[in-house]
Amino acid sequence: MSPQEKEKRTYLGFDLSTQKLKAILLNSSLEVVTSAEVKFDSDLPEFRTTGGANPGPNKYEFFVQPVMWVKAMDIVLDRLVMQEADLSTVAAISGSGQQHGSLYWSKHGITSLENLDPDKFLHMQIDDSAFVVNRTPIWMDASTGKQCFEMETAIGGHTEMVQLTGSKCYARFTGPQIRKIYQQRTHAYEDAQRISLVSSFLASIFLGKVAAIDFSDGSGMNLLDIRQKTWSKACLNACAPDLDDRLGEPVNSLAVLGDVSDYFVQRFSFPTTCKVVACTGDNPSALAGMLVDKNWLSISLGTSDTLMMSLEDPPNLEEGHVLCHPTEINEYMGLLCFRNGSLVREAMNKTEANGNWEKFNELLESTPRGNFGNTAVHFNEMEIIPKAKGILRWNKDIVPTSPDAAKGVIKFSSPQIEIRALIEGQMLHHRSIAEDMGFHFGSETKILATGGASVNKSILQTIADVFNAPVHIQTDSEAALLGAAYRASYALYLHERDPSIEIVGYRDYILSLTPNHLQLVCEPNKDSESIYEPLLQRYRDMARILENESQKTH
Ligand code: ADP
Ligand code: XUL
Repeated sequence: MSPQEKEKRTYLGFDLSTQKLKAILLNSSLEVVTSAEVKFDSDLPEFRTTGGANPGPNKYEFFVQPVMWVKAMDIVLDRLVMQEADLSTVAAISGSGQQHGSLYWSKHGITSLENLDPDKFLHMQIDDSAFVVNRTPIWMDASTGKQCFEMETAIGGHTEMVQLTGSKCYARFTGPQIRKIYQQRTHAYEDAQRISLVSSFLASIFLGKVAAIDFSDGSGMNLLDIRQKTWSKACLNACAPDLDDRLGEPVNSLAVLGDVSDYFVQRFSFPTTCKVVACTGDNPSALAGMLVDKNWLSISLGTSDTLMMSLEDPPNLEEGHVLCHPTEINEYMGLLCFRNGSLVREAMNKTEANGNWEKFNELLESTPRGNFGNTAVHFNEMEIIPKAKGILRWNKDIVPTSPDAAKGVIKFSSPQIEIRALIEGQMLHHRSIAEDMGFHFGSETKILATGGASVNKSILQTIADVFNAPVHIQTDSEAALLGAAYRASYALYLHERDPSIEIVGYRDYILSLTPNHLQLVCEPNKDSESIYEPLLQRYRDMARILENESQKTH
């Protein structure tokens, strides 16, 4: 292929997230050519979703009718075409999907997928009858406590589960969800020819056959041995019979799965050579889209606070998730989710600053770093890591080993001390758990802040100081979507590469084509480490006390 032809190539990325399906077309320099989206609640009201999901008939159940996603694909492709996207230039496609959801293909569904008629919409062919379970359980579903217990017990306990799969059993994870279908709808399970994740379902549509599950999203199932990168026989047996046939072999997250199906060639003029690259989960895809290396810790300050990082070795943690890395074959990614994030900050803002973030920031900035030793843990809701609930405030006079330490301080003397104690306490918490997970803090460490509260410079400055690391934000927030298109481009490079030439790594390859969309916003103050190092140890001692107290009462 001539350099001119290569220059005309484009890459198509999709993100099938909870609330919408979005597509982005990048040119050969990885600049955005066009994008389109379909919002489930407003664009497809016939499915009656709220926030992209339907509550199930029983407590803690959430589902989606998979046909909604198929219909969304019909619409988003038409929207791209209406925007004059030239799909005949697409060299590779990949995608990102909300994690953990599972789709159960019927025999008829697979036949339809393999024989799509280009004169008809997708949703007229991949309809309700394509799935034996037409209510796909999604990540919001928390109804499988029983199945989690059964699976962990069957393989010898939750430590075993963590060692094998990187996470203990979580109700939203796919293994427990599959087991529930097997137990409650045995005939449907028996009729299911194949099972897809949301991400591999996305790839299946373009491939015209059921696509393999990738290692990274596969790590969110409690079924994949994350070290061997194969399905764990013990976990499969603990889940449901004959499951390996239904899952198919898992693949590298950068695998080229094949050429786009004829349907897309005929209907949308995709080239016959257009490659379909394995799709992955939205969190791994976001990590791929951020283009950060193992020195970076990404902190999402959304409803909950979420931390993501690259890890060289998978730690065995009681809580949190270790997934296979989406772009580095020998690495892992850590995913930590904390429940007490923005909502706790918001509550404090209401009580101490009349709900005004500017006032909140003025108060935060009016106190010195370290807050004279006044710190607090605010776990208003049961925290995920550690499993603890309650509020504990302390000052420099409290001795953690004294029997009274659990009482702490009742209230601090001013709103500004309260506010700084909260923010510093939250960040000391995040730092201590990230360290436990195996993230190494050092002079090279950098932070990437995303999510709603990342607009707040005063909070970001506190993060820079507590972590003793510069904080950056993203100028482009659609990391998971960009990650999908970037992976398509890089996977094609790997696929076409002359084996005698040394491989360029993912990040270097993408950054050689496009600049990183990151902006430095805060640097740590020089005295940060000397202030926060002792506070971090103290935080650990006091948090343990709260955890012990909490176990007594909850
Ligand atoms: P999610 O994607 O999890 O729904 P977002 O990433 O949109 O959430 O973040 C929403 C949160 O951002 C809100 O709960 C709010 O407390 C917080 N937020 C918005 N603006 C600010 C601000 N200026 N300072 C601190 N927090 C803020
Ligand atoms: C991750 C998780 C969610 C979903 C939806 O474990 O459950 O982040 O991936 O975004």
